[in-house]
Amino acid sequence: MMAGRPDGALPESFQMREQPKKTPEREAYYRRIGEHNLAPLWEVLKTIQAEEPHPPETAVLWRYDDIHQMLMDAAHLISTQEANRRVLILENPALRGQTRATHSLYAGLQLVMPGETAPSHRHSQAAIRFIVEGEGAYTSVNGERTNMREGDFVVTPAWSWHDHGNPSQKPMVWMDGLDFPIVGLLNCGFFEDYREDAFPLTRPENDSQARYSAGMLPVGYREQPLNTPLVNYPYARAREALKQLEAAGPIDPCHGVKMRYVNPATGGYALATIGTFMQVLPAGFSGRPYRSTDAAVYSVVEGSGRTLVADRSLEWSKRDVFVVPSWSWHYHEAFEESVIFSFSDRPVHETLGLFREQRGEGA
Ligand code: GTQ
Repeated sequence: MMAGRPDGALPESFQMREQPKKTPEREAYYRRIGEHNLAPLWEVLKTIQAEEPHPPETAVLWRYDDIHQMLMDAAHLISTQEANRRVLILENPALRGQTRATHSLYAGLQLVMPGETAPSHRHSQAAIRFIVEGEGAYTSVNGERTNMREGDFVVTPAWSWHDHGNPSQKPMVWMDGLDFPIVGLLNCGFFEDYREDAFPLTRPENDSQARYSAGMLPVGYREQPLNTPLVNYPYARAREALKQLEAAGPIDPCHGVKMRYVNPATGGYALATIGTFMQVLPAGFSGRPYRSTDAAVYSVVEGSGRTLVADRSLEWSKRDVFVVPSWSWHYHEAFEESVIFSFSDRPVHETLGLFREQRGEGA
């Protein structure tokens, strides 16, 4: 963690160098070398080596009340079968047309209507689902089905077969989080449709929970460091833990009580590219400022409050989704006890040794 510098002074080692001047002679030279696919580094050095990150995404809030009807309207427009995945992409206003909520992560709201199924496929992109509304739809991952309810965090590791279905009587909505932009940057995306709608079920429902989340592991199990073996992290268990920890204290001055979802076999993140978190802010919580290099997408499970980020105030309540851009000072306030899920690219930052975080005064 970095120490805050209360005086705002630059460290000793830090010096601002002038940008080289433009002259007609230099400009002519740039044009001449440009024809040979060459460019002068000194003209772009300040841009590609900025003193600190400037977030490409902006702070934004999607109020569920505002978009819920639009999501439901999609059900009349197109079936899940035809759409394959009936999803409204949550596009960051600063990155419209780029299919992403933050610079490095995609988010969307997926709707599966009663009786519908979404066909099985697999892709190099890893996916998380966070259940926003409804109960009784399922996802099956590599032959294991899990029933989902509000607040559950469900994992679809890279290259795992998955299909969805909703045998319940009510529409089911969840937030998808995928690492499309990361896989796109590295240009290593692959995709396959399964030859049938549903991948065969080979395990009992929630088998992975018995196998890997009871504080035990099968003897001889060899952990997969990149992907959690668990399909579902049920909300009921997360909520219970947060409740106990909130009562026991201490409460983090920036985050309230914030927990990280783990691969139970390694203690690492559930996925290599997407970190997931759940936090509780006690009623009346007024958080201290914080910033980190990872941009995050939040989904409000319970309660209401606001997050102040840069010059924006995002007033959120149950089921709303909002983005906190990277390296941007922000703090949370809770009008009532609130529980918030979030996901970010933090595992990538940490793996590459790039992660930084900073706490404001008094935190
Ligand atoms: O459910 O497999 O939001 O493949 C985007 C791409 C969801 C999915 C998305 C997908 C899926």
